[in-house]
Amino acid sequence: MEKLIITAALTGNITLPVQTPHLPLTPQQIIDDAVRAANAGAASVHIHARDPQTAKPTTDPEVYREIAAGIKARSNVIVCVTTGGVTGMTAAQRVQVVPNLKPELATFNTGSMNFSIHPIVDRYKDEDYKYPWEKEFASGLKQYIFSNNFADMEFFCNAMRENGTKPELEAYDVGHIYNIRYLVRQKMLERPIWMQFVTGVLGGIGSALEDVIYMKQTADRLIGPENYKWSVIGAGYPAEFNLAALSIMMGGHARVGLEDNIFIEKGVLAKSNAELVEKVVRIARELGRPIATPDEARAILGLKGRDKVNY
Ligand code: KMH
Ligand code: ZN
Repeated sequence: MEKLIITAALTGNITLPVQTPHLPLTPQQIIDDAVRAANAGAASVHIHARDPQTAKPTTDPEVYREIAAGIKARSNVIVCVTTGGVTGMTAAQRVQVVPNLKPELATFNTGSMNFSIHPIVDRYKDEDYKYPWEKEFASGLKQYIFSNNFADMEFFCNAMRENGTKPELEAYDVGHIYNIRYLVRQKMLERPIWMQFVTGVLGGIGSALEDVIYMKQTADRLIGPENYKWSVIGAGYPAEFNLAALSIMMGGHARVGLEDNIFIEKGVLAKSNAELVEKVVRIARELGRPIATPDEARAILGLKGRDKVNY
C-alpha cells in the first residue's frame, strides 16, 4: 500500500468558537496550528480563512495570502485552500483564491446539498457564545443550500486548470460520485483524481463503515480504482478515527482536524489539530501503515510543487 497521506483540516467555515476554545481563528493561530500539525505528521493542511476581527468565515484573498505565505515560510506541508464558502458567498467569491494564490491544491465540491449544524444551537445558552453572530449563523444554516451546480463545477474546474491547481474533490454522497464520472467524461478532471469521501455531515451521507465501503465500491465501479486516490473524512467523534482506521486498512488516506471533529476522546475536547494528527499517526503505526511526507504526497497526487504557487 502507498504511504498514508494525512490531511489536517484546521478551522473550516462551520465549526464555531462556542464549540471549542481551541479553534484557530486568526491568521497567526492558523499558521501556528498548521506548522504543529505538519510536525505531527500531516502532509497537507486544509485552510479556511476567518475575518481576523470577527472570526466570521471570509473569502478575502489577502487573508488567505497571509495564512498560506506564513505556512510556506515555516513548513514544506502542502497547503490546500478551500473554495467551499458559506452562506451568502457566490461561486466567483469562493473561487478567487485560486487565481490569486495559484495553490497546489484547492477543494472542489462535487454537488449541491443541505449542509447544516443548526441542532447544536440547543446545546448552548446565549451567554456561552463568544461572538454575536454565532447563534444566528448556526440557526440560519437550516435554510442553507450548499450550491455546487453543474455550471459552478465547470467554472471551478476551468479556474483550477488555468492556474495549475489540483482539485481535491469533496464527495458528500453517492450521487456526487456520479457527478465526478460526468466530469471525467467531460474531460474536466486530470488523473490521478483526488477525492475525499466526506461523511457524517448533516445533509450528506452518514458515517457508518457501510457508508464508506459503499462510496468506495461506487467510485471503483464508476471511476475505476486505477484512476483515483481517496481519503476519508468522518465528521464528529468517534467517526473521525473509526473511518480513518478503516481507510488506513483499505489503502485509502485520512483527514482529521477541528473543521470536522473537535473531540480527541468521547467528551474530551482536542487541544489542537496536532493532537488529532498525533492520534491518527498512532493508529497508522499500530496498523503498520507508514506516513507520507509532504513531498511523497506531492508525488502520489501529481502536484506542481510549492515553487509554482503565487504566494
Ligand atoms: N463550508 C462548508 C459548507 C470545503 O472546504 O470546500 C463546506 C466546505 C468544504 O467549506
Ligand atoms: Zn473545508
